[in-house]
Amino acid sequence: MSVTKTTHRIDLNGARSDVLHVGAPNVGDRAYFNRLVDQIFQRRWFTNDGCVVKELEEKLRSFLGVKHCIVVCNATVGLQLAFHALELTGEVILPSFTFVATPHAACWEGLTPVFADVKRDNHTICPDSVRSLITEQTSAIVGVHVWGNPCDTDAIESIARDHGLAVIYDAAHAFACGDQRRMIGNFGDCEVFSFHATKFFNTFEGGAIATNNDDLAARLTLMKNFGFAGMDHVIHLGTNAKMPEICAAMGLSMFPILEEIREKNRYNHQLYRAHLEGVKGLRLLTYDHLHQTNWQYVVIEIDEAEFGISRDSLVDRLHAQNVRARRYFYPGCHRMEPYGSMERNRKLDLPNTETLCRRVICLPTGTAIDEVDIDRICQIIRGY
Ligand code: T4K
Repeated sequence: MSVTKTTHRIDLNGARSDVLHVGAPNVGDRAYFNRLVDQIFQRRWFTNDGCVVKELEEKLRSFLGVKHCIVVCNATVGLQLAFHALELTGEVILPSFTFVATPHAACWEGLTPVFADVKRDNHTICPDSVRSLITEQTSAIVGVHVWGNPCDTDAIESIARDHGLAVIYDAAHAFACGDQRRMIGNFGDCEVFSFHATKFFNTFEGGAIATNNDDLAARLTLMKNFGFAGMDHVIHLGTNAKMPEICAAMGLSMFPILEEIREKNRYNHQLYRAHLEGVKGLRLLTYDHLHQTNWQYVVIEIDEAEFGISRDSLVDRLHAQNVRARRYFYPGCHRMEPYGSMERNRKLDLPNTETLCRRVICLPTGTAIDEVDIDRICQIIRGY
């Protein structure tokens, strides 16, 4: 296949290393970041909803086309706040094929995560599986837009309407993604983004909760700052989920080069596709061309019988050559503690999840790698 060459102006910032990591951070416009940091020092205002956080929230709102976007210290705490603000009780249905932060956030809020299977094609939560798990105790469905692939939002929201359930999306992977109609950030009751260093858009650590619900936004805003409605005036249970100014500055400095990072990711993806085309027993996950994506994840599935060696042997081979490929998400949350010991999870039947946990590898991409690196990684995969 042919690969469209793009011109990149992205500054690697001396980030070259012999070790190639999945999740090596993208760096924003450093000169702009430094200017913002100087201003933060001049103002001596470091946190507590300063003007940089406010500006970031405004930018995010307008970028996502959403009414409210509340920035927080990370997505895990963002999910906890969302579950708490929506007054969830009992059981929440979520996929096992996700980062363990998703069930942990629910468990931390005293909820029981009930693990659903995922779809074989794009790895998002399977609506039929969700339907089969609903009980009297269910209060919400938590979809995960894994790898930036939008969940089947129509089906999930229709199930939720039928059963009076809340819908929250873990959009940790899905900043700047969307379906044919809307950007992610506009679905369900709310959506929670991660701005961790390893994500497409990063603030070192951070996250944001996007919602079009005014009441929910007001509650979340109170809750992230101890419930303060003004000086000495606490009107709600709260916690400390604030994002510091310096993290918000990093976020603002990502915007000027966001489209270049997206383009670099797309280019990398095309290169991988070209190099790995025709490799037996290897499937590169593609993105739906009708959807907007950030191309942040290069995900392959290894079918041991056809490929010749197991996924784990291939990971070992890559690691031995300093390519830190990752087995996201192995072994599946339902096999991790405290979930693995729970009686209901011992007999779980999640066939697609089991297959993916056995087969998936994430490969390095982003602005920290180039064509030579991708060529080398693909040669290792091909066994040269
Ligand atoms: N929901 C989902 C679906 C998620 O994937 C995540 C997080 C969350 C919720 C929770 O979001 P946050 O609360 O974090 O905002 C990493 C990240 O720490 C985690 O944020 C991410 N998902 C997860 C998929 O990956 P680990 O345990 O794999 O991290 P670690 O330290 O092994 O780093 C990952 C790779 O990135 C390594 O190969 C090294 C590289 N790296 C990492 C950092 C921090 C760098 O090159 N530079 C760096 O600064 O969890």
